[in-house]
Amino acid sequence: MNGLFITLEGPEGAGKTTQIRYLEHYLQDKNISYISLRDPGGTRIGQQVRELLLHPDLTEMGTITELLLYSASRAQLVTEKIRPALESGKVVICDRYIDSTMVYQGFAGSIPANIVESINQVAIQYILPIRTYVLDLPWEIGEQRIQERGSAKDRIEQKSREYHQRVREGYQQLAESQQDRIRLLDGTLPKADLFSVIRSDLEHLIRKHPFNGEMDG
Ligand code: Z5A
Repeated sequence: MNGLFITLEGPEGAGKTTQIRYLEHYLQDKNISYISLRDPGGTRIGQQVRELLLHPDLTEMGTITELLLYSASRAQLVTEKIRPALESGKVVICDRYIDSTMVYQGFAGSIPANIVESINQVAIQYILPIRTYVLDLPWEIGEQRIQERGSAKDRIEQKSREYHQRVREGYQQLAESQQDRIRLLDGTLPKADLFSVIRSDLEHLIRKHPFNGEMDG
């Protein structure tokens, strides 16, 4: 496949959406063809699964159900959007992907890692990101940012402080164990400073792994 697959990860309020907007502007400026997606979601089916997963009233949902639903949404996203875009040489940016499942349902949700990995593999059909940026920050800061944003909390955001602290720890351990792919970045940096770090890594990555991106210029 000729494209370049990049994912952003991190706890709630880490700044993924903000950094994705910066990335989109950067790619537009460089006339690099890209698509920007979110997981769960990104397809008609995925969007409906997303609504089910995040519905604040469905508090009885168990972690195995979560695992299967997140994976179902992802399988559709890979088939319908990610694989075709990579095959046509685009940059694919995705807000969350398999590492979220490893951390939220696995590490924090206590499903054994080998089970999460097996289901993930079925869903992603061997398509892994070449680079994953994990934005790391203390729970209190993410929580404060969400409160300031003023939006209602979804079902996952409503989980306990301990759960979210496990999420952070899970990301730190994943980053430690997969240093080739995952970059653990300081999510408390000012937005533009954080993007400078991402941009310089991305430029390095593009030089190292030339891809067949369509340059309009
Ligand atoms: N989940 C799961 O359990 N298993 C899975 O397999 C997958 C997901 C794929 C999806 O929610 C939920 O599903 C998620 C994990 C779970 N739940 N949690 N928690 P989502 O995608 O709707 O929400 P999110 O991923 O948590 O995104 P978010 O809360 O919207 O945060 P964000 O995109 O990382 O942050 P942001 O919108 O860019 O920024 C938040 C605010 O902070 C905003 O006002 C910004 O202006 C501000 N901000 C951003 N960056 C900075 C910096 N650097 N400094 C200061 N302020 C900043």
